Amino acid sequence: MVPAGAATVSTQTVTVRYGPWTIPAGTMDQPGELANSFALISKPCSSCDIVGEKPDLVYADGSTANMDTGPMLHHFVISNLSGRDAVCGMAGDRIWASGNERTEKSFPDGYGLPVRNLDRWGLLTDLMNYSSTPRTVYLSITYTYAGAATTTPVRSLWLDAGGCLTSDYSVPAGPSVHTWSWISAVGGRLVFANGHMHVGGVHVAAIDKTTRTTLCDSYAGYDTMAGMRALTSMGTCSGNPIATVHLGDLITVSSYYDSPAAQDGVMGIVHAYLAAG
Ligand SMILES: [Cu+2]
Repeated sequence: MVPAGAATVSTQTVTVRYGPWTIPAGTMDQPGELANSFALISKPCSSCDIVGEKPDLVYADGSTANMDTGPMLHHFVISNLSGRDAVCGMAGDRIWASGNERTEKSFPDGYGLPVRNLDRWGLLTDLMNYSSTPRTVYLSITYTYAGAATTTPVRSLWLDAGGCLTSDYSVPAGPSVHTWSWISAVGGRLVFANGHMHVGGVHVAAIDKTTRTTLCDSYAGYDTMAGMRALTSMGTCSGNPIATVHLGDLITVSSYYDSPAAQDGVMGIVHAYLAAG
């Protein structure tokens, strides 16, 4: 292990394509959906430290597939099935995830998520299609990685306003806030985080109430795509460190929505990465 925040390590990038999936045809009101399909996938490298990850949904020719031509990446989640969730304790460690906002993760210099030889990865995808013809798409992820044990290791911290059983919850029309609390079972330096919400989301904040420190307050950005309001970005937080979290600290995740109508199955997640010690 090198000292935290050491000089930039030498890295490589690789783009991996998962799929294809053919999403059924739909309409603007009733999109076609390929819900929660699961697959075991190979890792981008077998023994390495991943320092960054950038997801996209693409067509066979490599061009971006988005709502303006039908497809929407409702979400994907890649789990290390050999790991354990640091927050909720169950088997499976959710290490990479995004919705249609396709958030790029990039750790501060000197930090990486270790991939071990025996780790097994699984991929959950939920895809939608607003086009009246079926669409065949791939999930394309560009990973940046360094050699094994050349960075200070981070682990995933999935802070979910929905709690531990499911990420989904319901919002009423108008402004609302939904909060989940957790007594931290881990301590360490938080170095990167980003939010995930659905349309109607304003921002999602993880706060260490014990130290009165904001860990990350991630705002949703919007654009119009195919005449619809589309959530196109979520704010990221990065620092060396952003904050130090202690074992036993009270952490809250508050998800703020201002939805034009009541909705089921919304999310408010802060996906963070913590270095030990
Ligand atoms: Cu979601």
